[in-house]
Amino acid sequence: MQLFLSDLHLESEHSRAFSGLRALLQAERDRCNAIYFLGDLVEVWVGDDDDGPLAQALISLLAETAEHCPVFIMHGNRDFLFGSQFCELSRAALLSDPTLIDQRTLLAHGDAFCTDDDKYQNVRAMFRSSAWQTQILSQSLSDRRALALTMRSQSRAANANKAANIMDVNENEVARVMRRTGASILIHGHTHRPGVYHHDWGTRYVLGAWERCGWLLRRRAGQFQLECFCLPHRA
Ligand SMILES: [Mn+2]
Repeated sequence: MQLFLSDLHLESEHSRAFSGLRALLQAERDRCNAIYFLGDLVEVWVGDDDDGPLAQALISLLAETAEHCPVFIMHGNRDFLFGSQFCELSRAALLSDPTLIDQRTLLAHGDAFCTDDDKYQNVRAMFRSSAWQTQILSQSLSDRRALALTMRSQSRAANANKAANIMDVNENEVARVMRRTGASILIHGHTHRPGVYHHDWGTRYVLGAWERCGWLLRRRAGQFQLECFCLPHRA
């Protein structure tokens, strides 16, 4: 059995989402042969030298999970600075975006398909460039935290995290990538528009963001099931 999750946007180890994740992993880890996080596991990642309480708690939780089941992570547009040190400590393997996990199944965060939003794609290209990342990571941890706070309040002001303000995927772009890879199943998040979408090339499973409830996609015996579940009332 495999689990696919994305867009948890974790902000605190004391949040309902973090408690929900911990409960989920503890319940599922011995039944799974792989757990995939398809981006935006955290709201922001300022670098692998982050020694804050969320970073510590997340690393412990993933490392503990990895003792039972392999854990894979993919960058989202919030946590693209996850690097080799984080992967080593959390024992998670970093996947590139997109990644084929078998001949028919392609995993992606989803933002690369949102090609109707030129402005977003330009920012994405900048954030993913090694020149920009090197420049950012050369700043002190406290400067990066301050920058993250500023960016977060700007994005809150613009409601950038709300589904209505995130452009949906461009279906032609998705079809182009699916034809190129030869896959017939696509699993992604990012758009905050969870659902199972049928296309002429195959099926697209879209994970939901962890807001009012948690979301996951489960693959068991070749069958997929998109699940929405309650998060604990209290962290
Ligand atoms: Mn995203």
